[in-house]
Amino acid sequence: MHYPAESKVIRDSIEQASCVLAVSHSNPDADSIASLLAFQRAFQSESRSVELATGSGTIPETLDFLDGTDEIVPADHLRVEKYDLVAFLDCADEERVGEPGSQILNQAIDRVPVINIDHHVTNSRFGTMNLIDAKAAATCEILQLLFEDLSIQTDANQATVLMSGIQGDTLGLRTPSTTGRTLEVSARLLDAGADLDTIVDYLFRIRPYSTLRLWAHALSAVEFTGELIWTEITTEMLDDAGADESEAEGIVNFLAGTRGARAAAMLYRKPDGWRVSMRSLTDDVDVSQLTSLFGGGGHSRAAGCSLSGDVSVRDEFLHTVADRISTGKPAPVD
Ligand SMILES: [Mn+2]
Repeated sequence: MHYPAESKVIRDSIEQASCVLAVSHSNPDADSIASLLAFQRAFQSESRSVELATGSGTIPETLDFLDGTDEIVPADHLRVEKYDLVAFLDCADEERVGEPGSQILNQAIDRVPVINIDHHVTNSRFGTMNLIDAKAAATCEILQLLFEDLSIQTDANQATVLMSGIQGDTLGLRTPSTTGRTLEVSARLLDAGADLDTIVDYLFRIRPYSTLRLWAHALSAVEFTGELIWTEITTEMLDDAGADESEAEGIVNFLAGTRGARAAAMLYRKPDGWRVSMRSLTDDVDVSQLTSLFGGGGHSRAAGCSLSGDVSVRDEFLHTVADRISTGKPAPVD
């Protein structure tokens, strides 16, 4: 057994439920969407429905190849009274589930079991049942281990779904969060029939022209503040490229590999401020600590936060972060 205590509690509560809702975090990525689909496939039965919702935001088009994504609805207009169990998958905390998602959480928490399955080290254990494994590279890695504990078979379709989540969060098994266990779970999913070739094509190779145009805008706006490399996605850039915000997701990883940068930040312009996504490539720059200064969190090498206010708030963020990561060496020449 991988999670002896948690697996039993989760099984018992799901067995007693007949109408289940599973919710992803806002601006869902491959791991959160794949977690929803895998959870539904594992626990839906003739006597139990499992409905799926995103905390907020749209589902990336790159995930269209997964069956069932078209049945995932936004959490906005759901009647929470209908459900006798709610699960949050891949959600680090109450903020990460988005405004509609947090309303669902608030309405559910005193009434029905709330299962929280996640791999973020900063998880706030907001559920009534929490299966948190910060050693897992993806929530899909945890789910496969949970299914093994519960003797739930993983068929080829389910293996493709779970592998998509692991590939997405590890950028193709390339992040430092990738462990021997991640590879072992991936091997079992491959043996079960996961279609790795298709996953890699859709997640990492095939992209629309609008994405190229958005990247061109974002990369031409790149700046250094000290040893922090950053750029911004504005509404004008999105409109001109005909792109949506999710198409910018890989840029911050790309920036982090720039020589002379000790951390990278992508700032998404919002009506009242910015959503910030940060990455670092070095162990001595912990971006979850940096973003926690601004009310955010995440992993040591990938984290995010929100800024509200005008350009002075943005600049204060940039300079505060640049000061914190400074090695004392001269900053690269602009
Ligand atoms: Mn994840």
